[in-house]
Amino acid sequence: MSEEIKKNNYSADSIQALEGMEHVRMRPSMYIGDVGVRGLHHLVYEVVDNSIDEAMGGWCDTIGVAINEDGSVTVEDNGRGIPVDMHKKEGISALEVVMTKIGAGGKFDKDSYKVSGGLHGVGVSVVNALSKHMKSTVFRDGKVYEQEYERGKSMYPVKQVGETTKRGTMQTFYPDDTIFTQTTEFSYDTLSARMRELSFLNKGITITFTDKREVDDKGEFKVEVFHSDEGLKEYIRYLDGNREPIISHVISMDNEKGEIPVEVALIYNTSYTENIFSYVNNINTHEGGTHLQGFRSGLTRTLKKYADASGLLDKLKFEITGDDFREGLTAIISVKVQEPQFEGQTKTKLGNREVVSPVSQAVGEMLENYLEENPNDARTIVQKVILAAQARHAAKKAREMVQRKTVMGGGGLPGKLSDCSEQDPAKCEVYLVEGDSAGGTAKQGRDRAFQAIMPLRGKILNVEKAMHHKVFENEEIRNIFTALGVTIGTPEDSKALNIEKLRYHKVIIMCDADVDGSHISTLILTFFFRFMKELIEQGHVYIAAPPLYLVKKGNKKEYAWNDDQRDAANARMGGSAGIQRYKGLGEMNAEQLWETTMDPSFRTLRQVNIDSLAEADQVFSMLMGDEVPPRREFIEKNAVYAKIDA
Ligand code: 0RA
Repeated sequence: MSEEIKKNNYSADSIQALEGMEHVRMRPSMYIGDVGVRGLHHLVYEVVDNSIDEAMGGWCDTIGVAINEDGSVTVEDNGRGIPVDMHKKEGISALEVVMTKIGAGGKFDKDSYKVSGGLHGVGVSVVNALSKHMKSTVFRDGKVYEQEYERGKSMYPVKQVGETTKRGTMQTFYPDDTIFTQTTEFSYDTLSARMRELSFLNKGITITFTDKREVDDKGEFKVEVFHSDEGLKEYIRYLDGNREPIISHVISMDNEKGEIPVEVALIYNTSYTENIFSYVNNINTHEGGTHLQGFRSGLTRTLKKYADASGLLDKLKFEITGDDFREGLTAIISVKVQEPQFEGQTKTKLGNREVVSPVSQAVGEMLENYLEENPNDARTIVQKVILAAQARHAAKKAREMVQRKTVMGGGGLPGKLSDCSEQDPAKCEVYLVEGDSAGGTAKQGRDRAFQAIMPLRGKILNVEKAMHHKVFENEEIRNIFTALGVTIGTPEDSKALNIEKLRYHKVIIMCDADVDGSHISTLILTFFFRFMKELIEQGHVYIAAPPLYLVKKGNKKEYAWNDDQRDAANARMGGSAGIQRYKGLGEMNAEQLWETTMDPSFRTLRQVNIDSLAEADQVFSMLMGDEVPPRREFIEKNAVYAKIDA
């Protein structure tokens, strides 16, 4: 090839690459899902994923993640360092290729153990394209190299800036606020939860997470070090720490089956809920898929075989179903798949058929061994399954009764619901209000055209501790189902919800801004989480934020949601304003409630979105479970929705 043609090729390629990066900036959602809070955090996951890949290849064991004082994020690892030598085809350094060309990430290293995930695995160049500034530092062969970028374009060729004995890669990026217009502020809790999760999913790696934006009383940054030697086994103990186990050990395995790395851990507890979290290439597969299918079939087949042989089922009058084997089960499945096919609405459902049988076999062998070696636990599990089958029968009857009642009630809206006049669910909202008196105020204050009010009496049932038929028999809970228009499903089958029948697209929980109020919000959220998860997943659930203070002087008045706002308002009024602290919604009149909490042009609603189902599960089980001390500690330290990322 002549020099001339090579040059032309080079410039043609670089134009294409430029277009690639421009395309990311033009259509960011195609690469990172959205440009809201979730997409923003996705940038961090993308960069960390690359270091995790390096660790999974056995090249590094420590990853540092920091939110810096200026709001940027730095990710550092002690791996081999991204190569900086000239890339023959592109005529620029390999580092620059990785950073500025779409789809270049890691491709030139075929030996590395690398699996790409759903939304993840789009490449660090995407992060670069969506950052107003980014800097890569590579420690390699005794030297320190550096390159900086602006909105994905390199500012200068890679340069050597010093010498070092370190090895590794360090990257710092500033998300572009012209792309992430909603916010560029990273959430400590969201990132911390993901780093914890990653450390459980990749045992042996140490992930240090630091927030440098604030210092504590001692002048120190907030730092958490995540490291798990036992992986999923430890993850189960973390998730179920607030539940009471019924067997003596976490049952687990970590193996390769038919060239697919499979890790599984499970335990049975005294609760009535099933909690299975599944991962593919470190990504939470919310919608399940073939690995989950394999898990279920392996579990059912093995336990059923054991139960049949045990003779314990002989007197049972009805069939045992798959669900019965999963009551009180907490399990995690993690598989690594070279070319995952992701399907489903949110692209979090694994489609690869070849995964079913290896997972099913692995789970079968693991359980068989355990049951054989622990006959007492085996008996306990079978007895639990029998109880579950009996309870399922009772629950089915209760549910049928409720549904019959609803149909016979002619339209059947609960008497306590004050409905709105608008018919289009997309325009309608319903306020679930704590207590009849606040419900009355809300009813007067609302805009009846599109706002419905549903008062809830006192504390609603703690579904975390109740058997399912008790849940369906509970009047408040039935009222919520009928008011919303959806069908009562089961936690195992949230699709049975018929969510297209939902009568209000905004379901707003409005409780007092105190400990009792947040307890009630949590009860309602727990109920949604267990029995109407789809409602949360589709973003229909909100929490209203009533003010804490009214600051008033003469004819001036301002509301405040925290102490800082209160003091600022007071200062604006000259410092001697009267301050009323609202102890509950009941102390506000209809006009005040409308102005502060219900008027769409003024109110702030916190949308409940669950990034990490596992984290939410842990929080709910802790808040609603039997163990009192951790709950008290949490409620004292946090607002109830702190971890739910409202
Ligand atoms: C490909 C080849 C080599 C290193 C890496 C990728 C690498 C990428 C990242 C991304 C974040 N941290 C990383 N660490 C390493 C090196 C191949 C060699 O040295 O032979």
